[in-house]
Amino acid sequence: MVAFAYVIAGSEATGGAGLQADLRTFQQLGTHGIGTVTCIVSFDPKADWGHRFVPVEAQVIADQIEAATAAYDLDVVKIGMLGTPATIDVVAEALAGQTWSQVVVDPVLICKGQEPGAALDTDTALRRRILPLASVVTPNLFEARTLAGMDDIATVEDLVEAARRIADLGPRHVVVKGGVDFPGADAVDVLFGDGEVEILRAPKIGSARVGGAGCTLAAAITAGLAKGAGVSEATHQAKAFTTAGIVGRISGHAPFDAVYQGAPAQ
Ligand code: PXL
Repeated sequence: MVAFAYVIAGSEATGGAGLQADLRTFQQLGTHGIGTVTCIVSFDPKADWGHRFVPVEAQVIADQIEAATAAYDLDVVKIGMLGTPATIDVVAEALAGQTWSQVVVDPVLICKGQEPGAALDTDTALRRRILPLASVVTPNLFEARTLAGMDDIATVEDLVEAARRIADLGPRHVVVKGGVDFPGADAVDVLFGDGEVEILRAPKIGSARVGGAGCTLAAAITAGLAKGAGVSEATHQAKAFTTAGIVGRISGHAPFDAVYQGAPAQ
């Protein structure tokens, strides 16, 4: 029986991030992917590739979730970019309509081109409505600073402290991603859950951000959980999958590369 992996996230028009990256990850990892679109992000090549952001109407999001969950017995879901408090409300309400064995939340706060004020509203709504439903949350450094209320995260101890604080907001497991901005030669992630701390390290591959890395990691964790892995095993496999995808990244005419989900794991 095929494992279903479900994602509620935004579309990113170059296909490097968002729902497109999630569905490719699900497919590559042997799960059957189903997606609900929350918003449409179209980079603007005429304006320094800034983000143009259009939310999908709340009722249309509710309709998509209704269709997907009526068609199949889904019990593992990834939540990606929601983008507005209204979207957060409708997704939180729809998720509460059934039980889930795992809810993986990539707490995407804002993308470039959105009003900075929107980040604050989105942060507040995510904290209040989505994080309490999450079993796994995967903040990057910026999101961890915001959600943990820490100005500076510069050491592994800081990553652990941020993860502990974010776990206090509800999620059982927290994966804080150091990424390229975290000091040192390694891409360091901290997995905190059930009182245990695990440090995951891989050498950084260059210093430029690669589009879709965060989406791919959370989607790969989701696929692993859908196939029955535990959170620790799913996170280790997801990091190897994402690292391989960064090594094999795709270049085009945009000023940033995109993770390639078809790269063989090392
Ligand atoms: O990588 C974060 C992200 C997630 N989801 C969508 C995006 C982006 C970044 O551009 O556009 C839809």
